[in-house]
Amino acid sequence: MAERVGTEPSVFTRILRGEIPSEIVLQTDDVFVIRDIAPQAPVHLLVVPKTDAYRDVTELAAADPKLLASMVEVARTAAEQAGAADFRLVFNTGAGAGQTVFHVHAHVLAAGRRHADGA
Ligand code: D5M
Repeated sequence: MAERVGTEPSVFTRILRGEIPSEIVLQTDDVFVIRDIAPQAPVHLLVVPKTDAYRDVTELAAADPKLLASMVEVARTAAEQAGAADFRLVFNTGAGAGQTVFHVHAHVLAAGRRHADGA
C-alpha cells in the first residue's frame, strides 16, 4: 500500500489502523466505509480507499481509475445496505470546496434508515 512520506497519517488511515475508534460498516480489499462523524443526511457514509496515496478525486482518477470505479461500486452497495436505492455521491475537492481531509473519500448521502436504526 502506498504511503505518503513525511506527512502525518490521515484520520482515515488512523481509523483503518484502529488508532481512532470508528465502525467499519463495509470493506473490500481496497476500500472501506465508515459513518460520517457529523452526518448531514439520514444516511451519511464515507467511502475511502485504503491507500492514502491520493489527496482528492482528480489525483485518483488520473492515477487509478479502477480504484475510483471500485469506490463507486462500494458506495452503491453501502447505500443499498443502508436502505437507500438512490443516493448522492460527493467528492469535496480542495479546501475552497470544503475538503478537510486530504485522503480522497466520497460522501454517500441519502434518505433511508437513520444510522441509529442499524443501517
Ligand atoms: O470530509 C471529511 C469528513 O470526515 C467530514 O464530513 C467529517 C468526517 N470525519 C472526520 N473525522 C472523522 C472520524 N473520526 N470519523 C468519522 N468521520 C470523520 P471533507 O470532504 O474532507 O470535508
